[in-house]
Amino acid sequence: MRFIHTSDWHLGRFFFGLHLTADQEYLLKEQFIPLIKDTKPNVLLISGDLYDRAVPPLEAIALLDEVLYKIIAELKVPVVIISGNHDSGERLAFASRFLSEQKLFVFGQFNPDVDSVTISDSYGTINIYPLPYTEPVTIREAFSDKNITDHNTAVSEVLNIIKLKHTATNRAIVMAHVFTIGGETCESERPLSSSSSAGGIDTVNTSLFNGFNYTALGHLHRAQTVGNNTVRYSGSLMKYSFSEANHVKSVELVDMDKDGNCTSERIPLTPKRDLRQITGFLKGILNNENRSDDYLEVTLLDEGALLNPMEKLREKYPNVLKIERPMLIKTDTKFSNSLAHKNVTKSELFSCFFKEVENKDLSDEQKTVFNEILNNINKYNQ
Ligand SMILES: [Mn+2]
Repeated sequence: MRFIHTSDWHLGRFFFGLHLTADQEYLLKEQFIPLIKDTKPNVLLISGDLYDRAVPPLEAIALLDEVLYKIIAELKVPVVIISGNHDSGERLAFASRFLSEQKLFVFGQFNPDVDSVTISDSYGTINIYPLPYTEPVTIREAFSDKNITDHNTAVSEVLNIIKLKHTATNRAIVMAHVFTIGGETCESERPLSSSSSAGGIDTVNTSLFNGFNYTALGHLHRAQTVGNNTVRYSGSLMKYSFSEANHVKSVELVDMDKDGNCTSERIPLTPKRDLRQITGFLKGILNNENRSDDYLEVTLLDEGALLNPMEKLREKYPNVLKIERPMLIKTDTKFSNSLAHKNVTKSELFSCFFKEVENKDLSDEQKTVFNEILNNINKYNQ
C-alpha cells in the first residue's frame, strides 16, 4: 500500500501583508498534483492546518475545493483529512457524511467512538485512525475523566481506545495534529495552548504511538522524524516564517509492505518564489546579486542612516519584506545618549543628522549655508 503524507498547507496565509494563495496554488497544482499523478498512491493523508485560520479567505476555499476535486474525482485517489489547531473543525467537516461516499474523509471534530477509514491492498486491510485536533477539556468531558488535564493524557486515552478496538491482524496508521516532546519548532506554529510556555503541558510523548505501523503527524512545520522512524511530521507546504529559510519543504511518500513495515521517501517541493535571508552592505547587495523575485529578509551591515533602503532594494528585489539593521541599534544609542534632543538648536540637530547620513562632520562652509537657509525660513515664517 502506498500513501502520501502531508500537512500544514495553511491556505490563505498572509505574510507581511502579502497574500500567499498564488504561491500555494503553484505548489499544489504544478508540483503536488503531478506528483500524485506520477506516484499513484492508494490514499492521501493531510494531517491538519489545511487553512491558516478558522474563517479562511474565499480564494483559499476555492483553491482547496479545486485541488481536492482533481485528486479525488480525476485522479481517483481517496483523501483523509483531520483538522489542525488553525482550522475550524466544524466548518471543515461540513457535509462530511455525504463526502465520505465520494472518498473524501474529513474528520473535523473529536468522536469518542474513533472511526477509522479502511483501505485494502492485496495483503489485507489497513485501518487509518484520524485524530482531529482537540482541546484536552473536550476529551475530559467526553470521557468524564478528571485525570485528563493535558494533551498527553488526552491523546493517550484516545489511543488506548483505538488499541482496544483494533483488529490485530490489520495494519494501522494514526493521523494526529500534536506537538511531540523533542520536536523541533519554528516561528510559524501557533502554540497549542496558552500555558505552553509554562511547562510543556501541550506536548505529547512519542512513545504513545508505539505499535502503530505509521504515524502521520501535523503541527510542526519542519519535516522530521520523532521517536522511532515511523512517527513523522511531513512539515508544511511552504516556508511560513524567515526562521524556516533553511528548511527544504517536502511531502512523505510511503510504501507499506504486507507486514506493515514502511519505507518512506521525502519528496521536495520547489516554490515559485523562495523565502531567503541575505546579509551585507546595501551597496554590495545592490551591485552583486542578480535580480530576484524571492521573498527576502535583508540584514544590512551599514552603520549610520541610509536614505530609503527599502525603496532602493525593491527596485532589484521587489519582494523584500523585511530589513534588519543590527548596526543601527548601536548608532541610535550613541545618538540619543550624547544629546538631549529638546535642548539643542536646530543647527546642532542638523549637524548630528548630517553626521548620521554622511558619516562625517559638516564643514564650516556647509554650516554657513545651512544657517543662511534657516535664517531665510525664519524670516519667511515671521
Ligand atoms: Mn501548522
